[in-house]
Amino acid sequence: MQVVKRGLFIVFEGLDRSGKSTQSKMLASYLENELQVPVKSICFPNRESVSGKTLNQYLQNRDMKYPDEAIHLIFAANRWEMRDQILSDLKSGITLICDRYAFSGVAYSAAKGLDFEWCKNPDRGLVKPDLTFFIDANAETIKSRSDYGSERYERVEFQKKVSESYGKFKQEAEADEHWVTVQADGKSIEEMHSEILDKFIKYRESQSEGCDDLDKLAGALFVEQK
Ligand code: ADP
Ligand code: DGP
Repeated sequence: MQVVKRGLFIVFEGLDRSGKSTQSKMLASYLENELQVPVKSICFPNRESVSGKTLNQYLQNRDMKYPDEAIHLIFAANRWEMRDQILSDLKSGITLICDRYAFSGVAYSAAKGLDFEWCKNPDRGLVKPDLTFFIDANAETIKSRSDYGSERYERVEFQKKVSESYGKFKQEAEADEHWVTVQADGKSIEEMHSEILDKFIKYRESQSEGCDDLDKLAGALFVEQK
């Protein structure tokens, strides 16, 4: 009987226009075409679901008034809606490449002044990613990129605060093999891709004896390991 090896759950995080979608697509395409790994690309917020339609309206309309705490919970609900699908895909051997996840939830709401630890609460117990690539780009550098400024959060001053919140994850994750910071400034798209690929392949090889049991990751996001 052939045993299906589970897929890996790979997340990309970073500021708006830092290059997440570009790098997620490049990694997905490499895995699929060069390594013949079954891959699915997903992103948060998922703007198609019931909660996602509200989030889309909120992001596109800066004048829409809504309490920061309430929108925070809706972003988290948007991720919970996908939890079972994520687990089922990973179990069936599909590697997921995910553009944003719960770290965005905390970083963006904390940037508005909400308490960092409080912000983690609604996402506690989601599936923990195998690897999170944090694209560390300078908020000033990326403001000239295409389409910048079209949505609610795309303002340099706010993005600088988001960057500070992500900085806390960077500190918490020091020496954590599940978090990889990729410096973006001064690097071309191709240079970043090869750095990410290199880190991905090393991680995959380090897990060749069998990656973390899915049960171990299933409810582990933001939950203290005993
Ligand atoms: P995000 O998904 O983080 O919002 P994108 O991947 O859509 O960002 O990239 C935003 C823009 O910046 C795109 O036009 C993309 O081609 C460009 N871009 C991405 N990475 C780089 C880079 N390293 N150097 C210069 N431009 C980049
Ligand atoms: P994107 O589709 O990646 O451009 O993301 C849309 C915007 O939503 C972007 O400015 C980041 C923000 N965002 C993503 N996830 C969350 C979240 O969970 N909470 C908050 N407050 N903002 C988020």
